[in-house]
This record gives sequence, C-alpha cells and structure tokens, in this order.
Amino acid sequence: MKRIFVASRGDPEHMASLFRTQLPEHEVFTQAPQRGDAPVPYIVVGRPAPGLIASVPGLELVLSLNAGIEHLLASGEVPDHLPIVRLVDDGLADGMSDWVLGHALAWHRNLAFYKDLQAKREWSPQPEKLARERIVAVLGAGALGAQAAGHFVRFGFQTRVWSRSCRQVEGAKSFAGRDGLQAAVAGADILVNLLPLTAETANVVNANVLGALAPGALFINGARGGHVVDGDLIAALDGGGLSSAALDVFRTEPLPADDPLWSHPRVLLSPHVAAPTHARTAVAEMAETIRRYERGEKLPHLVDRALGY
Ligand code: NDP
Ligand code: OXD
Repeated sequence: MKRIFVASRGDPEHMASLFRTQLPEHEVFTQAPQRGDAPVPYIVVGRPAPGLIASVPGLELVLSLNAGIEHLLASGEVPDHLPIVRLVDDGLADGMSDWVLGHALAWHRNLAFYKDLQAKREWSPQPEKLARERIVAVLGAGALGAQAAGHFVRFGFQTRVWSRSCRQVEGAKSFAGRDGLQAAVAGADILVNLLPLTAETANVVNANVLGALAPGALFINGARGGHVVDGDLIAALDGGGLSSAALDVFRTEPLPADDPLWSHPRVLLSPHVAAPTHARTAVAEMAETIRRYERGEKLPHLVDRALGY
C-alpha cells in the first residue's frame, strides 16, 4: 500500500479524507513520519516547515499545493533529484479569472469612482469607453494568464499576452522577449501580471513598463510581489501615470502594518486571496497525477528547475 503524507498547513484532515476517497488503495496520513517508518513516496505540501521534506523516507514526488513554487526552490528544501509537480487546476484558474476580470471591469466602468461620488451625493457622468476601445496586456500566458486573457478577448478588449515562448491565445496578440515586453505594454490601459516569480521575471514591473502604459492605466497584480518595484509603482500612482492598482500579493506577506500601500488612495488590496487552493479540485488533480505516475506516464506541470517554474 503506497503512502501519501498530506502536510498541508490548512485543514490537512479534510484534504486527507478527500485523498482517501480518490485513492482508496493508498494509505493517507497527516502526521510527519518517524525515523524507521515505511517509505512515503508522495508528499503534498504548500510551505513546508524547514527540514520536513528531508525527514520523509523514500520520497519520490512532491505535489505542490500552490501554482507558484519559487519558495520551494529558494529554500533548497527539495533535493534536486525529486520532481515537483505544481498545482494547475480549474479551481485556481477560475478563481484568478474572477478576481482579475472583477477588478478590470469595475475600473473600466468607473465603479469605484462613482462610489466615491455617491458618498459626496455628486452626479457627474464620466466619458464611458467600450471594451473594444481598451487595450489589455497580460504578462504570462500559462494556466492562469491564458484563461484570463481569453475572458478579456470574449469581453471585446484588445488583448495582448506576453510569455517566454510566445504562447498563442485565440483572439489575442502574442509577444515574447524583452523587446516584446515593451511592445506588449505600450499604450495598454490595463496591465495584468500573472507570471511566475523567477530570476528572469523578478522586478519586471518597473518604471520602464509602467511608463509605457496609457496615461491613467490600471495595474492588476495577481502573481507575486517580487515582480514589482514598489517604489516605481508608488511613483507611477502618485504621478498619475497609473490611476489605480489592484494588488493581491506583496514582497512581504502579511503586508506590514506600516507599508504605505495600505493607505494609498489609489490602491485596492486583498490578502493573497485571488486564487486560493480549493481542496476538492486540487485533490482531484493531485490524485490524477499520482495515478499517472504509477502507470509510468509523463507527468504534466512538472517544475523545470532551470527555468524556475
Ligand atoms: P504557468 O507556469 O502556467 O504560466 C506562466 C506563464 O509565464 C507562461 O506563459 C510562461 O511562458 C510565462 N513566463 C515565464 N517566464 C517568463 C519570462 N521570463 N518571460 C516571459 N514570460 C514568462 O503559471 P500559472 O499561470 O499557473 O501561475 C502563474 C503565477 O500566478 C504563479 O507562479 C503564482 O506566482 C501566481 N499565483 C497567484 C495566486 C494568488 O492567489 N494570488 C494563486 C495562484 C498562482 P511559457 O508559456 O512560454 O512557458
Ligand atoms: C499559488 C498561490 O501560487 O497561492 O498557488 O499564490
């Protein structure tokens, strides 16, 4: 009987019970194994405590509870020979699309602006644009970026996507490379960041990129705080280059109480909830990965350590 260690910090018992339903022939447990225990080929982890992974005997596969795995690579906790499968499931993709489109549409139709006017009992219609008159640039065209971009296309926005391999999204224009980045963001009304955090993508949202957007643009960050040069972001907001920023992720989380972003009048922030992991969809996906592994099939969503995602 193969063993699965569910080391989730959330509600491991709930997740373990879902695994037992999906994989009844496996032994699923939630307490760290002891020295001398039988081998445990599978571990399910988000942010493991230091030393946890090394303490598991006979580990063969690390199943990440997150889509972003930069913390697992940076910690050096996962030995090089161990494959890591990152989480890709429709719960994450649907959640992220809701969050991104929610912010984009609210900004596009001035909803927060009218809410402020309402508080002042002020009747002041603004010039309203059509979606087709707006350009959206989505950085990252992977599991999350491609789906969000597809929604923007369906809403009629002029949509651009930027990725490493110039990934195609139907109805959107594709860009790649550093030159492609400047072309993708030039004149964009809405910039959406859905990149993984790697050595190449760190600080990608900086004064160059923000300065290339249309005046008064919206920036939406659902990926990682390390993608953004915070000083450049605040300068763009204060200078009016950006009219608003919707931020779900930060360099330090929880965001420290004295961080200026908390009280910035042009920032809408949320506590890293854009696309939370949903136990049911995540376990279904991870159980299927285990089945594939045991059938000797190629695994999807394996982390490429050289690329960092
Ligand atoms: P994917 O790996 O599926 O997609 C990543 C995309 O980024 C791909 O299109 C990839 O290009 C592109 N990319 C990677 N490196 C570069 C580069 N150097 N230059 C240009 N493009 C690049 O990731 P997901 O869509 O699943 O997730 C994206 C990120 O979202 C996660 O890494 C995580 O940080 C964040 N996230 C945030 C959540 C939240 O709640 N706020 C929840 C879940 C995820 P290519 O297609 O060529 O490979
Ligand atoms: C993720 C996240 O990467 O929760 O899945 O941010």
